[in-house]
Amino acid sequence: MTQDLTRRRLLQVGAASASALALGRSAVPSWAQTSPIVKPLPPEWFIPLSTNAEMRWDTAAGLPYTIPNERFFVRNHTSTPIIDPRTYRLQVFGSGLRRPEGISLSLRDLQRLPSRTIFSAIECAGNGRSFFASQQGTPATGTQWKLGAIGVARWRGVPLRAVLEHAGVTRRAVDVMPEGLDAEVATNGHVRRPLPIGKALDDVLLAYEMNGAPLPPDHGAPVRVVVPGWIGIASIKWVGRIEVSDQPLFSAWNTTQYTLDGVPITQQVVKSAFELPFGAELQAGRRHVLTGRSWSGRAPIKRVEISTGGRYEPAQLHGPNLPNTWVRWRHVSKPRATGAVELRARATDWRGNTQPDTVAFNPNGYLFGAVVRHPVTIA
Ligand SMILES: Nc1nc2c(c(=O)[nH]1)N[C@H]1C(S)=C(S)[C@@H](COP(=O)(O)O)O[C@H]1N2
Ligand SMILES: [Mo]
Repeated sequence: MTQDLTRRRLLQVGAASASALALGRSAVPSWAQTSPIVKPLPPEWFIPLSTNAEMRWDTAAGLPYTIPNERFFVRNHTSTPIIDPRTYRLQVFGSGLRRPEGISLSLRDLQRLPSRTIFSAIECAGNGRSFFASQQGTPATGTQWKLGAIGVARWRGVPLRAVLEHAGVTRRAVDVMPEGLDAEVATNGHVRRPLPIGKALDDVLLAYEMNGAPLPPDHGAPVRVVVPGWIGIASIKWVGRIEVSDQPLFSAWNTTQYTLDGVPITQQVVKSAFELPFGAELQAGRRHVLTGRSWSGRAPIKRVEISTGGRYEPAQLHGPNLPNTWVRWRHVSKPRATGAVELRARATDWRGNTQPDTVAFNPNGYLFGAVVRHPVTIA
């Protein structure tokens, strides 16, 4: 941590003195900023969690289908690096290429390849982790996210497939491992995680735009990987190297972390969230429009059911419902009895995956897909 911050300060001092020279005045001391995240994190939008920031669902009700860049959650293993897009290079190399020494591409090179635009969620494997403790009584280690370690954006970039073909990928390739340019994580080295060649050649994007703007620093500028439907760690930010191998590849992120029973986690599970504060007060006898979103990494959402204490009733889905993203819903409720109530939202996707009442514990608290009990008071 100390090392990251030192490195970060050095990068920023460099940038600040350059701009101070350009402007002919002294810049704000760059070392005053010690946050591992560059963008502002107003408390009404975010819950700070160490090097990460969770999106607050209770202030998300007015947001569009895609989460604006300034509101998107951030998950950093260390801290956001500032990378000069003019000197940025992407190295693609390895035994799975016709010429293993590979190729080096600039941002312009990538932007000259045919682009593609997709909608995709990024969701941390640990999203909902805190509910292992609060709902099931067994705390899991790791960042204690509620449900805000997810966002949906419109990404533009070049399909990884096009870059791999350009680099001369062969039929012997089995794994493709993108690696980040952010600081090394203790003894594990740079953040990196292999993708099986099948997924790498399918729908993976090397994105340089997020919601129509150049990728922001915190979300991987100048280029990040977007792996639709898979846990967030697959979507490597600040990608600088991609190894293409004819042998299986390993890193800490597919062996000691982000596995269940030793198997690397890939797809996300079904989840739902209300756009309402925990502990909200609803007035008895009044009509309330409960809103929220549900999502699954496996298929679009087919059905969402809401319980306000009694039996489940169908919610009304509205707006886009694209694969690998989410769907918005609303449900009108007129609570009568006063007192403490637990709201529940339970979604089912088109493959029949549904949210159970409880999920099996795992020590790192991955894939908490159980129905979240959302406490409110009827007054
Ligand atoms: N290089 C790099 N890539 C990374 C990470 C990181 O720390 N370094 N964090 C991963 C994790 S765990 C998640 S959940 C997503 C979060 O993406 P976001 O910060 O844009 O929301 O990025 C992934 N890619
Ligand atoms: Mo994550």
